[in-house]
Amino acid sequence: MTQPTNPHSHPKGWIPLDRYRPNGTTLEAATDFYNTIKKRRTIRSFSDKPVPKEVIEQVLLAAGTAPSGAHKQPWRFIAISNPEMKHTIRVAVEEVERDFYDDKASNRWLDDLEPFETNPDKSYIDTVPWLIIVMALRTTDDGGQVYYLNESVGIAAGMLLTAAHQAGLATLTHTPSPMKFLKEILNRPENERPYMMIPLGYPSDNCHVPNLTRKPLNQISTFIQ
Ligand code: IYR
Repeated sequence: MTQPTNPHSHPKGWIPLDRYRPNGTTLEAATDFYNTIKKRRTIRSFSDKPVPKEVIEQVLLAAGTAPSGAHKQPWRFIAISNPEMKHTIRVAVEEVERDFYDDKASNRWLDDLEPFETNPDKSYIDTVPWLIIVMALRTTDDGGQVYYLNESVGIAAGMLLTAAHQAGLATLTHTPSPMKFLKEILNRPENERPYMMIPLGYPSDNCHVPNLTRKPLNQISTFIQ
C-alpha cells in the first residue's frame, strides 16, 4: 500500500513508514545479525550478577514490538527479581518437574533429554537476577477478541530472547507442564495464560553448553527461484 484508500480507516490515521535503514549494505547487515544471533545459546547455569531494571525494560519494550493478530498485542511480561517470589516459584516448578521426570515423561522423551543432563533441580531460579513470565492473553484486558494468540506470543517471546542476547544476556526457555500454578502464585487475572518462563541474566563464569550443531541451510530451506 502506498497511500491508504481511506485515510480515516485507522482511528489514529496513517503515517509514512519510518523505515529502518542499516549502516552498510543489506547483505552486510544480514550477515552481521546472523553472526550475532548464532552465538545465542540456551544456558542453565546463571551468574547472580545483577541486571538493572532499566535493561529489562528495554528488552520488554523490544518484545512488545512484535507483530500480532489485528495488533491486539495479546501478551504480558511479569518480570520478577524479588528473591522470595523467585523461591516460591522455584519450589512449585520443581514439584511439577519431579512429576515429569519420575512419572509423566515417556522413556523416549527422557532418552532425548539425556544429552542435555536436565533434571528437576531448578536452583538457577534462585540465582538468576530476573525471571520473566510470559503470559498469553486469551482476551484483551477489556474482554475483546484476540487472534493468532500462539503465533503472536511466540514471536514476542522470540524477540525477547533476541533482545536479551543483543544486550549480552542469556536466557533459558522453560515450559514446565502444567504451568497453571503460576497464575495462582502470581494472582493473575482470568484472561492470562502462562505461556513460558524465561530466566534471564549473565552466564556463570564456568558455564558450559552442549556442543550442538545447527542444521545447514540446505536442510532448513528450499529455494524456488
Ligand atoms: N521441562 C523439563 C524437561 C525438558 C523438556 C524439554 I522438550 C527440553 O528441551 C528441556 C527440558 C525441564 O525443564 O527440565
